[in-house]
Amino acid sequence: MKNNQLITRREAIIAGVASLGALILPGCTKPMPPTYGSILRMGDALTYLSHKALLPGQALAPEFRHSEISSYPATWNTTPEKKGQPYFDERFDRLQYNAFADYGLSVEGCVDHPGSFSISDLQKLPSQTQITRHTCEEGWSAIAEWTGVPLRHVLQTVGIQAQARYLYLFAYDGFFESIDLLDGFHPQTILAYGMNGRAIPVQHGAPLRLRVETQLGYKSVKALERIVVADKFPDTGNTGWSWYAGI
Ligand SMILES: Nc1nc2c(c(=O)[nH]1)N[C@H]1C(S)=C(S)[C@@H](COP(=O)(O)O)O[C@H]1N2
Ligand SMILES: [Mo]
Repeated sequence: MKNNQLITRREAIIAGVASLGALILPGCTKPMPPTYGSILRMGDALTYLSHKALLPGQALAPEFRHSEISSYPATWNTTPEKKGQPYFDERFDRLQYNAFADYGLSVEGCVDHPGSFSISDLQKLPSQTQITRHTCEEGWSAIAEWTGVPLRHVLQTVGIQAQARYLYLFAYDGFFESIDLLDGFHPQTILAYGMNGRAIPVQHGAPLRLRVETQLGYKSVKALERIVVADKFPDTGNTGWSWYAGI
C-alpha cells in the first residue's frame, strides 16, 4: 500500500510540525487573517475559494447503501521501521492494552471550556452514522460506514471563541492536519468511534478518528490525540499535500 514517496511526505509533515511546536501550541493568540507561508500555497487559496464559491454553505458528500460498503485498505501510521506493527508508541500501547478506557481527546485553544473527552463521554453526545467514500490522494477509494458524534457538538460543548478560525488535529503517530471551522461544523464531519458496526480497529484509527467527508483522505486523522482550536493558519511548510483538499 505504502510507497516511499508517501512516507517521505508524512515524515515531512511530522518534522514540520515538530519544528513549529512552540509557535502553534498556544493555539490562541491575537485575531489574525489566514496567512499563506509561501507562494506554493497560493494554489490552496485558489482551490479553496473556487470550491467554497461553487459549493456555497454546507454541500453534502454523497452517502451510500450498506451493499456498497467495500473492503478498506489500511494505511499503517508507522515509521518505516515499525511498518506493519499496530502500535505507535508506549503511550498508545498502554491505551490499547486497557481497551482505550483511559483515552481522552483533549480539546483546547480558543475555547471557553477546554476539556478531555473519553469515548463514553463522546458516546453520550448525539450519534450519527453515515456510509461514505474515502478518497486517498494515492489514487484508491473505499466505502465504509462510520458512527460517531458530529464534531460541531463537541465544539459547542467547549465553546468556540470569536477569534477561532482553524482546528489543529494531532494524532498519536505524530501525524498532523488542520481544517477550518466551516468543515469543523459541517454536518457530516464526525469524530468516529465506530466503523462498519463495530469499534474502529487500530489500523483504521482506534479509538477515535475524524471523518471529513468533504476532503481527501489525509484530513480524516486517525488515532486522534488532541484538537487545538486556533486563530492562525498552521503553516507547516511544503509537505507536498495541499492544505485544502476538497473533493
Ligand atoms: N494518524 C494518522 N491519520 C491518518 C493517516 C496517518 O498516517 N496517520 N493517513 C491519512 C491518509 S493519507 C489516509 S488515505 C487515511 C487512511 O485511512 P485507513 O488507514 O483507515 O485506510 O488515513 C489518514 N489519516
Ligand atoms: Mo491517503
